[in-house]
Amino acid sequence: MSTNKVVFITGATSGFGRATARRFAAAGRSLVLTGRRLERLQALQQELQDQVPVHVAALDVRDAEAVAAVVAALPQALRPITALVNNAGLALAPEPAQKVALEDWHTMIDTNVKGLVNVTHALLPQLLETGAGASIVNLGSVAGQWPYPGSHVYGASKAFVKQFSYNLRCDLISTGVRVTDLAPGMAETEFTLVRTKGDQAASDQLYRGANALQAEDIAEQIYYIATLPPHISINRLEVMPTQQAWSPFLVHREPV
Ligand code: NDP
Ligand code: 8X3
Repeated sequence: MSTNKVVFITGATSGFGRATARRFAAAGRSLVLTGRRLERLQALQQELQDQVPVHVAALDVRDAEAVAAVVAALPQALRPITALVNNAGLALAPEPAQKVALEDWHTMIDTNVKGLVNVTHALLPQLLETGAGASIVNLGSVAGQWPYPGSHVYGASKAFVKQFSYNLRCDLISTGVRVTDLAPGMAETEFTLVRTKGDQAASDQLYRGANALQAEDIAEQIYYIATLPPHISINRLEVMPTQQAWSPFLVHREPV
């Protein structure tokens, strides 16, 4: 078992990923930070590199070859990964399914499902080498458990994350590697800006007065999950703002 603790984060350019990088840096963990926007990664590296070693790599998780190349090119000192935070992801098109472009569905599947699988597959050898105490924290969502209008492929992609996490647990049972489906509810990040393709007013409106979760709240959960004693595995953790809960079943009534 390695004593050098390295955390690999996808989608570190914003929201949960960036806050998680800051949380682990504060605890002295070495960091591998990835995302597509290199300038944001470099700014974060600049911010954190006085605290801990930080390696950044521009990476689109949808590109399996690029994922493998980034992993192959990791500096030797950062190869023993102790935590993988599979965070890169997005929702698109909050409209009803019948109004959504197929391309948007494909983008969510390619990112949230195939991207997460690409990164997991590439890093499993290093995680297995670390063994006891290693963690994979997958960002699922309440949308992977509970249906709601406009969730269509997004929620389905997060249901995949949940079941993939559970199934990984079964296969990794003897390895010491833990797997968690961390399922947040409403959290105020750039998530809604992306989902609405840049509609800042819609994003502001969604979060107004809701006392939504903040990126730092989720970063704290990720840190907690990944730093528990090695014999404890959180299989799934669902976290909502106190001011969010479920709604009644939908009923469509014919005019009478
Ligand atoms: P943000 O939009 O703030 O951050 C998303 C991150 O994902 C960005 O760093 C972005 O980086 C990265 N990303 C998106 N597509 C790709 C890609 N193809 N390759 C690599 N990186 C990518 O949203 P959040 O921080 O809120 O979301 C993080 C995760 O949490 C997502 O998986 C989301 O589904 C999940 N989640 C969010 C909730 C919320 O309410 N905010 C609630 C539940 C779950 P870049 O664009 O630079 O590549
Ligand atoms: C994001 C949370 O409530 O928009 O996964 O589905 S929600």
